[in-house]
Amino acid sequence: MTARSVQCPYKLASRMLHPDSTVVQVGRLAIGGSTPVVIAGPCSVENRDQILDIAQRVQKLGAHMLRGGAFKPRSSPYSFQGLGETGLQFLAEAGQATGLPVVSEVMDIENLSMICEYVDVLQIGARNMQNYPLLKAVGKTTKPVILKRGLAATIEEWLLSAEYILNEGNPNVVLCERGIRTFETSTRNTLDLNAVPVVKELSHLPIIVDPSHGTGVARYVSAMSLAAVAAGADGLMLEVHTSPETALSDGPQSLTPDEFGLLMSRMETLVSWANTVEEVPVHG
Ligand SMILES: [Mn+2]
Repeated sequence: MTARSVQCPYKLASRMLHPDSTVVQVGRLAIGGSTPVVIAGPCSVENRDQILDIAQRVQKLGAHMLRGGAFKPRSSPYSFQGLGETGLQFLAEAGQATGLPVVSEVMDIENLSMICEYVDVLQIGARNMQNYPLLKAVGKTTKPVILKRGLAATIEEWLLSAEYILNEGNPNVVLCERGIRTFETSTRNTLDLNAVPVVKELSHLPIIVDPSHGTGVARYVSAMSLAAVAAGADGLMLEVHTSPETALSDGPQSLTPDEFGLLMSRMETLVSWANTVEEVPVHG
């Protein structure tokens, strides 16, 4: 072991010991490949018709994967807590109907094996980023895991959480920047896009960005999505709802299908432009 590797606390997640970028395969979909992956869908699965409808809409507009929460870690115990297993059944049905792989959050070890029966990708939410027993448990599964950054976690703490999953034998970890808590109150969180190039330098794991939770305001989501892709993010996770004003959770930050479609076309222009730009030498 070299002196440099001893200084790095997250050996399995580190690019120092694993120079090649990891590509996480979800069926035929590659996260960390040459094209940014777009994961879209409502914050919560609210009912069968809602998730089937939005799945078809986002699929037509170019989404690669469907999101939908069934177990919701809400700040208030009086807020909508999700449909639980029924929600996962609807989500899986919507995934099958559209051919989109599905992702949903796992909040506790108790429900993990049940959730694995319905989803293609597990999500660890920001509030559980340091739930080490849960990280170890998902590390023992074979499902890809999207690991959201904690509300007040440093990049090093986040990579150490990824290390817990990798250390149990699951190599399929995707990091997700979703905004951190700062003194700023104009937005729900402060989307830390610095994290994209920093993580790319420190780690071989793919990193996606969630501008919906990162801003908390639908009208800012498009700008920050484009910025994330321009910064080199491997994908986006976006909340899209047919009727944001009546959504049971996170309506104010949800895009309508029309807004999502407009963003997808802008992103296509950005990606094709980026592919024409030559690599410039980096200083310091
Ligand atoms: Mn949400």
